[in-house]
Amino acid sequence: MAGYADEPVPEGIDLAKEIRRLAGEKRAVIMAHYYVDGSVQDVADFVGDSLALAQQASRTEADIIVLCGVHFMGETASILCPGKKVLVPDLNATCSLAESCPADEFARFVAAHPGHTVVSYVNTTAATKAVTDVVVTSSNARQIVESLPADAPIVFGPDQNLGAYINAVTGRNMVLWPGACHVHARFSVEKIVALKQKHPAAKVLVHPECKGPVVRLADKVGSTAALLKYAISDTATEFIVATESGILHEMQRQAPAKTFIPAPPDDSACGCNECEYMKLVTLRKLYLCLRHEWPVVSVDADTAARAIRPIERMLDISKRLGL
Ligand code: CIZ
Repeated sequence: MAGYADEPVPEGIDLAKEIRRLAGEKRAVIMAHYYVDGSVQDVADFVGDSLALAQQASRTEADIIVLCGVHFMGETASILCPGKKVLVPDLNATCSLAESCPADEFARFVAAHPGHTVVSYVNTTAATKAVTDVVVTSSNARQIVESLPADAPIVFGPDQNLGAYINAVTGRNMVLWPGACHVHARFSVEKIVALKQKHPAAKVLVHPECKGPVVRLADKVGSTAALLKYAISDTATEFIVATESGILHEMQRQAPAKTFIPAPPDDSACGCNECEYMKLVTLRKLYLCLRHEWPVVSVDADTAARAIRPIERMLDISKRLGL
């Protein structure tokens, strides 16, 4: 068992209030990714993308970090904060991208490309990060790749869609690992075009994990943080959003007068553009996780010692570039 399948909570309990009480009592900080359910985002001390969560984790003074997101996010916090207890409310909350890139297979891929700099997306396991030179997130991938020497041969994994997008905007020719995010890969060009016909004034916001033809429909391509910033500051009042639909909660919170329409996926997905792993994190599990201080995410010392180098390199470059 890797989470709280069916443990009940006391009847009549105000979960949000109890979570905040426990967090104060235990000197715990609650961090949530934009893709988790809105009710969980609402009780968090901090909501952000992977880059912001890693930056927050690296400087927190709390004794316990509760990472409301998927497993690799907990691993990153644990690697950055070896003395702290890092909890993830459900260890079954995995990531299709991280799963698509097993460390041993990636290590063989890297070995088949000697002399290449290895750039890995943050959506990887600690073991895959351990065979990486520099980690990137969608908020800093372009700038970090551009910071490498122009003639440096690069292996990029695991998201081939993000990698192809970075190749296109930087003119690099990175060798791509053939992985993809199951949510972003299934957005449908036809359905977005049909939606746009119904909402001609709407701007189309697309995450670079989407396939090329979907990216080419975009008025703005970017990470969740970049899409959020654009949606809030742009003069348009209607947006079609092609990324995991959890981000709509923060968009709507920050721009209540604007309309955000989730882009439809293709028919293979039963109309769903949610990540079922992110949605495993619920208020009930967050409450139980804080109460029992379980499940803990841990990374073995050897893997952590190797994985911290590319993560710190990412944080250093991001700091230097003001990201
Ligand atoms: O970097 C992240 O947090 C992910 C997975 C997406 C995004 O663009 O924020």
